[in-house]
Amino acid sequence: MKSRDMNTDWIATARTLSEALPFMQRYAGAIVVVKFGGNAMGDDAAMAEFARDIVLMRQVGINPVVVHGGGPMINDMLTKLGIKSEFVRGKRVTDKATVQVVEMVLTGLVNKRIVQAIMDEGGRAVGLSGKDDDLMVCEADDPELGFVGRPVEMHPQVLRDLFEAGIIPVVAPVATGMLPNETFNVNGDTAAGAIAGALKADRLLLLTDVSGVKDGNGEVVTDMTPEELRAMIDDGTVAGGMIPKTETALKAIDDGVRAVVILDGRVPNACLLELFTEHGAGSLIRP
Ligand code: X2W
Repeated sequence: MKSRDMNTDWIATARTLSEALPFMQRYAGAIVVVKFGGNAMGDDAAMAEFARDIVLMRQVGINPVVVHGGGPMINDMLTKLGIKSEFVRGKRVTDKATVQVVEMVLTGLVNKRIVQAIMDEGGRAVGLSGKDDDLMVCEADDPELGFVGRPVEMHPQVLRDLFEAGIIPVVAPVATGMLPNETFNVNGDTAAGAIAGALKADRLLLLTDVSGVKDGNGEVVTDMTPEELRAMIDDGTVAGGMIPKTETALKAIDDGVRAVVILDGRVPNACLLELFTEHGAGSLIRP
């Protein structure tokens, strides 16, 4: 005979679910773009957990879009092939040989690993790059960087078609150009911001490996306006690797994204913590 164990853990689980109801109602039908960087990807267990959060979002009526990076995976392949690579102002100098490796690694290995992880958790995912259906069309960002793209024209209808079909789009930051047969390597944050802007997304979640935007005392600022963030960039409080992320956040809000969150993707269930709890996670930027 089995007896029912009213263990406190089960009670806490039920309460957590119950408390999530108003958040689920708030986000029903919302578009949430999630940037999943190479440094946030971690091992297979972390990948599975990320995929589970994305599938849960879809299950409760959110339309998630995953835009991924894969810088460390590109580095590994370039090293194996004996191709040297350097970064200028946070972007990879990309010649003809490098752009081929970037496209292979991002649209092949990394994109399909994420698609597979979502499928394994019972979701439906389709992988695409900025080239598919001309989703993201770029121009050269800076002659010094070679084939690094700056998005100039977006065609997000394919993403809406996938939402309609109940499919989670997983986008690799590789794009087409204005000329025939051009390929551009796009910074993952830049691509996620452009896609969120084109969709006028409700949320852009930038998953990184730091806990958020920090003030002068090293404390994470949990809530700020674009003007407050701009002031922190101008006075040097925001520095280094956080600059491209915060610039992406400000541009996305200019383009009509309702709010951007910069959060630590290594925290377990980071996306759920942000969307479905009172606590939230990381730094929220909204007008
Ligand atoms: C990046 C694209 C991948 C990326 C690169 O080549 O590494 C540029 O720098 P993470 O993992 O998000 O850093 N592109 C132009 O952004 O990956």
